[in-house]
Amino acid sequence: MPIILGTWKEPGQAAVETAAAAYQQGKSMTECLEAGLARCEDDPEFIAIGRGSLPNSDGELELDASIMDGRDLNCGAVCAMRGILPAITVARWVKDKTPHVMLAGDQARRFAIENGLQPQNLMTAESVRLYEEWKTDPSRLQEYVHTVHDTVTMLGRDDDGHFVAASSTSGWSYKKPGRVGDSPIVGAGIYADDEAGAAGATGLGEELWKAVVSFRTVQNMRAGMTAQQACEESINQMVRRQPKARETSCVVLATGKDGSWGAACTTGTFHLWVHKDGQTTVQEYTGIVD
Ligand code: SD4
Repeated sequence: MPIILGTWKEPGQAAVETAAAAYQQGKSMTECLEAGLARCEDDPEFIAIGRGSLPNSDGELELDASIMDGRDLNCGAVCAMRGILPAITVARWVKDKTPHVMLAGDQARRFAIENGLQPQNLMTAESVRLYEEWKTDPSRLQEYVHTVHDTVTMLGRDDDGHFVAASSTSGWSYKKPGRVGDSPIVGAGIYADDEAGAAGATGLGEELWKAVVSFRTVQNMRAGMTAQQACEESINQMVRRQPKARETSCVVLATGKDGSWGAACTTGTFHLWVHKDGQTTVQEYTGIVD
């Protein structure tokens, strides 16, 4: 039976259920996580990732996405890509069709178009309305108010013990144009290695990146920790070393070779969707500093 994990209460459920259904149809774990994320990117009802999510301070959506295959450490990512969906598919194409790990900005968009995707306006009436409202007080630019969850990070382990990690995000809402967070950075936002397990992150990208938290968590499992212990160790270290990580939600999730899974966060409440033994359930975590 596979294990599939997905972040945050609202988009996470649709992502995990889509991926689990794809697995039942015989798709590979890479295809399953791509399908889960692409479904959430496309849905304007989720003010989270892709269409209808929250833009940068210019009112433009810049998407980041990444995917990593634990079998051979092959990975692909895009960052600061405008007007293209699904960003996760473009990340997978970078992995499968190029010798590179990441394409950025306009050139990621160009690569997507060359491979058959149509550029489109991803803002909706609602995301424009929220942006206009935000613009009345741009002093909020420095804030990271984690009220909307702008990332879905997914981990999967198939029946053969093969791990995949993937993430898609519109990033920090109202971010500085060109800002890239942890989600498309292999080692920060995602990591998968069949020798040890998979881990992923969500929350304040700058802090998660400084901790290289996904790689660190996989290394913890390599050293013998369960997935839960590995996540807690990484989050404890962030709390100890990074003052900002104590103030804003930083989350890591993991699944290990022993079939264990877990998550931990610095502060706030985090919901993780878990598909295991054919059942999909949601787990709630509270921050270790709360
Ligand atoms: C970022 N880590 O761009 C992402 C944001 C996030 O739920 O996870 N939001 O910093």
